Amino acid sequence: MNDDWTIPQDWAHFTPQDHGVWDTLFARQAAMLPGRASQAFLDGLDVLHLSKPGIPDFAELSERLMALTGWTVVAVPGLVPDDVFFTHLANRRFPAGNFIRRPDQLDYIQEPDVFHDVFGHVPMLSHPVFADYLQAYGQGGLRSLGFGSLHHLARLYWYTVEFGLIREAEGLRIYGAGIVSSFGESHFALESDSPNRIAYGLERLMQTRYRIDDYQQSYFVVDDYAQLLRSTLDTDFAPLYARLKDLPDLAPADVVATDRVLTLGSQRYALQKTNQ
Ligand code: HBI
Ligand code: FE
Repeated sequence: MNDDWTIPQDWAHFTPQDHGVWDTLFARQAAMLPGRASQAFLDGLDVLHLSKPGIPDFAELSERLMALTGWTVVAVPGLVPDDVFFTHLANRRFPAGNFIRRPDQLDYIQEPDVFHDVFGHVPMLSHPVFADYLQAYGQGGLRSLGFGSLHHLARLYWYTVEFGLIREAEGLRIYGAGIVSSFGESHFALESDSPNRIAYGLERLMQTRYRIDDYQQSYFVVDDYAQLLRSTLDTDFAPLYARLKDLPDLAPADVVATDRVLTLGSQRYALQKTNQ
């Protein structure tokens, strides 16, 4: 392994079963995403030729992505330390897990695999504004470590890059990688009456805890990707982190008076789970 935790992808080590898992997951998501995923995501799948059968070859994928936005995809064994992760993003490299889930784990895995990382995250990196946003996030991540505020900044990643929704001309769409790579949550995030859908606000969202073990109880909705990039570039994070240290956390399902609520959730799904 290299100092930056990257490893060779060694595309040839994937078995026919591995490629079959990719194809199964790809077919299931691709069929559902028109009309649900953001146009930016769908365009990304297309220009990056991600519908080609099998796990993508990172060299070929990186060449296309580099030509579009200057990003590359690098292979890592799994989760990497925070500073390593942020350094990659700050240098426009997306680290992707170099393994794929087993056929009996199609719906849930604990660590991000190549399907989540490449199918979920990489299409959005073909969008120039989103590409700049993720780099800015990486740079902000490195600074957050100096403030001891990683847990606050991580919420920004979670509620945008992983679980973000966007309001497009035709309606609400998903762009978060955790949603677009999940069959169940792609339906839940858009169609269920259970979760809240709340207009994006940087400080509001950084106050809000999140769930890693189940569907989200609130989703945050942007008007466009420029809003994400602008809010990140225009915010002075040092005073923001200082304020957040004194503010109480909000629970995932909380709604506050200053929220612009697009959909007030019933929380039916989460309540049912707690009562089981
Ligand atoms: N490593 N491979 C990988 N993928 C991630 O998404 C990731 C990580 N290490 C740390 C990390 N994420 C967190 O720091 C951020 O999600 C905040
Ligand atoms: Fe992810």
